[in-house]
Amino acid sequence: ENGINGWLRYAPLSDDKILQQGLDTLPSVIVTLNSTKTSPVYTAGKELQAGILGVIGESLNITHQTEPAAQSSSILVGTAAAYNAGYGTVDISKFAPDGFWLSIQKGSVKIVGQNERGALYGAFEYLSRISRGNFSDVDLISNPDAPIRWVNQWDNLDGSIERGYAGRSIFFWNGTVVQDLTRVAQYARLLASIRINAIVPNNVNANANSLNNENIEGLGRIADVLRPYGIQVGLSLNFASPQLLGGLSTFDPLEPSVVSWWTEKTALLYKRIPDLAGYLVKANSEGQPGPLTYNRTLADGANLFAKAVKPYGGVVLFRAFVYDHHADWNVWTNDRANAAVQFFKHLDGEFLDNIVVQIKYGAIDFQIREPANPLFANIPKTNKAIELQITQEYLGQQSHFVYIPPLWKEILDFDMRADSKPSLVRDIVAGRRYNNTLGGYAGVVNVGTNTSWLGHHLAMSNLYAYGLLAWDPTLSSEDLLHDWTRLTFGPDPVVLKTVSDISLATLPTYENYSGNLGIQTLTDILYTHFGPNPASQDNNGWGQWTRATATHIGMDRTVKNGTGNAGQYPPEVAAIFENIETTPDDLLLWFHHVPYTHRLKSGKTVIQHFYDAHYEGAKTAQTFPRQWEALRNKVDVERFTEVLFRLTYQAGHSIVWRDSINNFYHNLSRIDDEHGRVGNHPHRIEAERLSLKGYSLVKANPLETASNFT
Ligand code: BDP
Repeated sequence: ENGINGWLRYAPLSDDKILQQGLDTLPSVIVTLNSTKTSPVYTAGKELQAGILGVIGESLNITHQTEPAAQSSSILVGTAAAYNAGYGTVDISKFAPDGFWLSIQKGSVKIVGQNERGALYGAFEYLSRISRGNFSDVDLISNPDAPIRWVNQWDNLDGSIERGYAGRSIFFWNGTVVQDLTRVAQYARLLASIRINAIVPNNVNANANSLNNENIEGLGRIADVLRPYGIQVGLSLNFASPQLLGGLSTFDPLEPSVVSWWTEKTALLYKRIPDLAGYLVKANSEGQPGPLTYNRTLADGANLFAKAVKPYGGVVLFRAFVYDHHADWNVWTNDRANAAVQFFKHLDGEFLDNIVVQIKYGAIDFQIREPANPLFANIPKTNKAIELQITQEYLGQQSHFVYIPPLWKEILDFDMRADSKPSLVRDIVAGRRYNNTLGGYAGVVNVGTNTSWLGHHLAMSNLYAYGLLAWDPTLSSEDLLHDWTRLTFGPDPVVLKTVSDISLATLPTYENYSGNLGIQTLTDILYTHFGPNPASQDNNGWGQWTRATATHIGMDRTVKNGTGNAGQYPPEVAAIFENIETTPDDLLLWFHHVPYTHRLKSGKTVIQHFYDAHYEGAKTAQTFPRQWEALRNKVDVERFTEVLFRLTYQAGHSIVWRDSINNFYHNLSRIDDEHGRVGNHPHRIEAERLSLKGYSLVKANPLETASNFT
């Protein structure tokens, strides 16, 4: 068990009674209504065969029938069109694109998709049920909440992965696409089972060489491997490609030679990949080129690509993560959190209808706590997708485990109250709230060659939940976790309870020992985004600031005295964040600059809350490896040991976090911990008391980071 099959292990049922139920209700044959090998329906047949063999131990034949026959005891899988052509009648009007119907009636199973990939989703749903020992009859139609259910990989052509923590790229190596795409097929299988319909394999910080002929062919090979799983490929673009790769003197989006360059490239791509999903574009952000270079608008830039892919039915995911990292930003008057609305609001209505603006869940950058991005409520006429991160860039990078869905759900369930009407973020991105034609979800995953995919076996629950939440955001974090655990580690109630107890504690625990009250994660901001470094959170050009002084902390984002960010929300929500009394404690420092002695609604001061939260968080993290120990001999040795190693690391590093953050703010504020813990470590040997050969003492910089402030 090295993790390679993720939640699709098809482990044999261990309970004889349940196995007998499976045998009693098992159909005798699998009938697929498409025999073309590249068809997802064909894949569904193979997957059903493998799954049933694994779970129940029976090998069923597959027939690709074209003539209706007696199917009382079959698993029939196909599209609605094929099914209605002689096998039965299903009401097509009940389907959304990619939807499916699953009917299990005493040994007769029908899996009918609105399209081919819908049929595959239905097959995976059936397999998930039997893998969990559920053989009950069912008759359900399942439709996706939104059409865009993509994953992004931030893989570079040289095989490295930006913010990837599980080895090298499964897609690229040495400037081009790898020869052996076995891992890509395995990834596609996992993604299809959670109903993802497109992958963008290359980094948003895109290399223009992704569009050279060799790489177009390589992308074509990736597309060929993904197609049987109903997954389309998309491509991240470098805006300056006409110049960097094409040798033009400009990349001005309105320049006719630039337009033709993109039109021709797009034609070449679609010739090799007729079902290319489209493009993903990061422009004018963090040093990337874009239309603003030529005083053109972001809409001019996006529309250029939208027109190019339109004849082929392609879409453009245009990222709203646009800001300029200035060294000269004024920490008191500038606010990066305002950037997206400033850049996009006035362009609402100017984006063509095959463009979807891809918006990070918060206005800064995947922090442990952010309010929902105000842009969701500022561009009603524009299609929108939410960008979530499965890779734990700011959340411990899979050396710590954080089960993230409760954070996503909080954002998705947030009500923007636009025009004083219910305006949940999930209804906005589904397109329902503003009647947009497209919308949905993009998840930054960054799997790598490690057999655990993400570097930590438990982190795979995040990927599992991401896909299914993009399908149905009303699913509960707890139920998703339960199903994932059951599939990944089996039915033992002790395993189920332990994984659930640990996982559900991780998010509040990580928040406790990292950044509290909406101050951001407090990681090193300069590049690594790992480990505590509160001193890096001001004086940087990235605009991720805490504005911590000797007496005060927090960003004043009010309209009255601050950066005005609270005013970017619709009035009812703006009023809540504008007022310190109504701002929830956990977002207090996101919106307000307060003395360390400010009293929270809990009655504690801000500084005491910091101290207590850090002790509490590190204390809980110490329980993770101990809880996991209970699973020795209940989980296979390989995965047991690897998870134990990482949880032990997390427990240790949580203490580093606790003491770094507490010491820093203790030194800065000179306010003592009411319980006398901070700065008081009688058993610790301080570095300045050591004398080591070959080492010399240097002053900590800034001094507040030194544990004794000396
Ligand atoms: C930041 C990452 C950086 C990405 C950027 C983005 O640190 O590596 O390129 O986001 O999303 O969080 O474009």
